[in-house]
Amino acid sequence: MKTDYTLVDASVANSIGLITLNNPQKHNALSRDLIHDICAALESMRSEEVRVVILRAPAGAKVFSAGHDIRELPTNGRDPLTYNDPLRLLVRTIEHFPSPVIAMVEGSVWGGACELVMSCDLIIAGEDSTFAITTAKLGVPYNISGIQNFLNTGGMPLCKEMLFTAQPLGVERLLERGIVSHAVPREKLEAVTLDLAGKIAKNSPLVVSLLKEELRLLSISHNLGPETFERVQSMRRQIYDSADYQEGIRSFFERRAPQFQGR
Ligand code: YXS
Repeated sequence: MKTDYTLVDASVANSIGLITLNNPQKHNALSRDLIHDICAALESMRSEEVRVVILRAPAGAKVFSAGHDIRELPTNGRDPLTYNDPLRLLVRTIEHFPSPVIAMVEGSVWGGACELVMSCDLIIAGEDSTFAITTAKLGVPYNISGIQNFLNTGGMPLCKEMLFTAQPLGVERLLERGIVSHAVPREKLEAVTLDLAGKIAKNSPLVVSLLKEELRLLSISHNLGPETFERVQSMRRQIYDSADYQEGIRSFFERRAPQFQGR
């Protein structure tokens, strides 16, 4: 398989693919280039018919991923999170990947990286890991399919708490909701994840793949009418055209708390 990526490391052993996000200087922010490498590694693993993929950060990471690359969020009045945004592409690639993808989380997970790990089929996390969905802190109007993903994974009350507060939650909160399957000491993380992956890899890959697709279809089987969808899009547009959107992004780079005016 292809192994020479710039921002990830990738390997396959015993039908288990391992993809390690590897841009620690930028806390594995989900830039176009990093996402391109993850998708290319997944494509290569798909052609090798791997039975499980593990997505991880380097051992000992303080930050699993800092989320969407904020430098790549447009500030010129364009929708920041459209259908073809790299994050959306990555989420769809994982959802449609024929085998299970396990997120092995060490450290903190931010913004769009929460959606990334929640779009994986299982999450195994270090017991000191944290999760924050920062859209309301950055002033970014999150897109509707992404919100649906959070809701499907987290359930309404937890989803609202994470979205409205934008504060990091300890893994125990996600464990009690079943979003995270296991929270274990960091030194056991790899062994627990490989054990689970090994069990999946021994089962019928055809059935596992069918189950994954059946569960995906069942989880998206509520329809929004076109008019409702367009209304939400116009609400989102008012936000990415607002002064608060500019303020949220500017405050990150100026390393200060945002001052939102509600317009
Ligand atoms: O100053 P240099 O060039 O060294 O770069 C710094 C940061 O600017 C950069 N960096 C990022 N660049 C682009 N996008 C990011 N998301 C991002 N995060 C970090 O990495 C270098 C080191 O970061 P620094 O100095 O802040 O490290 P730290 O150890 O003091 O703090 C680590 C974090 C993770 C607490 C801090 O970097 C942070 O708060 N990052 C942003 C977390 C976040 O809010 N992510 C959400 C991104 S937006 C998103 O995902 C969705 C669109 S949404 O917001 O709607 O959910």
